[in-house]
Amino acid sequence: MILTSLEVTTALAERRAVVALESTVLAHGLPRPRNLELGRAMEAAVRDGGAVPATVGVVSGVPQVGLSDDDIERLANTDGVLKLSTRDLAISIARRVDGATTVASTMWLACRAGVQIFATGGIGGVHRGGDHDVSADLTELGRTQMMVVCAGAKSILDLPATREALETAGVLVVGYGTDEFPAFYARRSGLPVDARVDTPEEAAALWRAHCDLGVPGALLLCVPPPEEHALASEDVDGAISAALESARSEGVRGKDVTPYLLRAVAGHTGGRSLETNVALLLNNARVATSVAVALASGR
Ligand code: PSU
Ligand code: MN
Repeated sequence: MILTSLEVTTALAERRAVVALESTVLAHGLPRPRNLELGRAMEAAVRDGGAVPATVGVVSGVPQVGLSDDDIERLANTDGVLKLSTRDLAISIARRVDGATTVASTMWLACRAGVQIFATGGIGGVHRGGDHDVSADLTELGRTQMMVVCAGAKSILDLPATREALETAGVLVVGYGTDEFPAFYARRSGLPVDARVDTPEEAAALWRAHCDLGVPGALLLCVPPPEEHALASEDVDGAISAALESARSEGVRGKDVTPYLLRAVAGHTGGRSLETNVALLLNNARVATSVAVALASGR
């Protein structure tokens, strides 16, 4: 039911490094044409680092781990591509339609294909405000064994509540060269991580111990956005407040909330948040690749 590309299948069989990538960030998280450029640049970054990229998505109802360049282009450039969390995968399969995978569904599919490491931008989390909007990413992070490399969670969310929810879900939260949970656009949030590592080898050792214990759930490797592209919290806070306010007044709900907020924050920061987003996605792909390579070489 899950189609794994020949290149990814071969790499896994030979125990070479593979890094999974998601497609919701392409279909819903970034504007055209940056989305396709970024999808290709992330794949190139993984290859340059010596691993095989496996972009995940659903094409004509078939979940795929290792999309072709044509299919990445199709998900990036077609209107109306569904945004699929794990619960939604069955809908796209039964209806034979295209869909882009979130952090949650990418984890689910990549794990079943035998991939251990996944690079993304920011995870979903607990939204601000009292409407109990909590991303299913958190549930998946608590039950699927996968190393997820991210820049923390976006400050469009309630970060302290998101950090608490990760703890409750049993997610091992690790800082890569930092003692703090990064805030996506900003390098710091003031919130702690469970452990800090400073090299790919240390990250690989933690991952091996986690897997050997058989503990379910993710190791969330949190990488601060690159210094030269990070924004100060003060610079994004106003943009976030304005975005949250317009989302509320326009009645944006459900799975449209996150894409709406990302777009609105980019608008309110004159595109600066978009540059941060792109830079950290590429950086996370590079870090994930270095850990995957360390893991594959037994270091
Ligand atoms: N972070 C980004 N860009 C994105 C997302 C997160 O920088 O596009 C996407 C991811 O695919 C994540 C999803 O899994 O948003 C979370 O959506 P929701 O809050 O509706 O669960
Ligand atoms: Mn939601």
